[in-house]
Amino acid sequence: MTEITVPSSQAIERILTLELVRVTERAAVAAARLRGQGNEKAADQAAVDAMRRELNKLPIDGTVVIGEGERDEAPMLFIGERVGTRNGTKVDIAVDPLEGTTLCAKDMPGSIAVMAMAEGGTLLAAPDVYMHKIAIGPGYPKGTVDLDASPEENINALAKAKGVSPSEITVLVLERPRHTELIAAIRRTGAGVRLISDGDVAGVIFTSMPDETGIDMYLGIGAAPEGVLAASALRCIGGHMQGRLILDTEEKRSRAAAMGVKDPNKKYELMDLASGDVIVAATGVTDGALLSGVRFGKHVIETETIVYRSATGTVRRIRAEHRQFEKFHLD
Ligand code: VTB
Repeated sequence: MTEITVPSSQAIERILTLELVRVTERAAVAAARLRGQGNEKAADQAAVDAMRRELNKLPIDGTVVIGEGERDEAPMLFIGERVGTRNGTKVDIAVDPLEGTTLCAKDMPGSIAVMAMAEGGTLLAAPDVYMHKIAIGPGYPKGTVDLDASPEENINALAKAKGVSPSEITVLVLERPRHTELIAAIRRTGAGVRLISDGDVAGVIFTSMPDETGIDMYLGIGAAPEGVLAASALRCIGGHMQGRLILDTEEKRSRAAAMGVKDPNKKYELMDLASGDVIVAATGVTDGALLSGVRFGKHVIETETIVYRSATGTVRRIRAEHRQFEKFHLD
């Protein structure tokens, strides 16, 4: 019988996979308690508190590179905050404790608690600005689509590579006034547009599972931190993505520069957004296409989490039944 061994360089990371699940589970449960209350801030704060509490128990020397904002406006999980017990591997941490705060506040589909952990210094430390993004799933040659090509060119190229007509392509876009022209351009090719109101981390991930989601491409402008989280997941499951920060004011350019962005017009490839070994975990808060939301039973709380690992490309779905309610610090 062959013995399965794990190289020591990967052991910590492998063990930490389940620890990350615990972190997003706690955040999701905390936020889910406030589902449908119409209070985005309270739900977000509950998720942040829970995520931070759990993160600080992990045997890591972590630095938050994607967080709740810069220190002045975000007292917790701010960019640059050190997390973990500090007795472990140096890692970059990207968090979005409640992605889709509005979805949670309105109890609409698709809000998740999500985080990524990567080798130190390998995640793009992106400021909280907008990002132009394009993503497609795995199985296409690099260069099939390009951020600088027109929507028509990209859709035609993808349709050709897929061996279908443009009318069989579906593009996911955030529903925003800024996308009116983009949506019209996509529709002129014959392709369909699926609109989402929030939640483009999952939106980008959907391109990697077109058979389940029916989504072939993600296009448009979303938030940059969400772009890095989505890229981290695509690193694990395959697919192509490019992004460019929108640094349209001097203030944004200097903030980005302070975070290490040298070229404000750089077109980031997937490997620029997340270059090292990375683990991504996401737990459903409300029901959605990617994950079921938290269920509160009388004696059990149920959660569903997906965890991705770039070292092996393994994706695990973990349905958990929690019986010890105290660990969630619910009141
Ligand atoms: C998107 C969406 C997020 O921010 O990234 C969006 O996926 C972009 O910002 O869920 P605007 O809402 O200003 O367009 C969120 O909606 C919230 O972070």
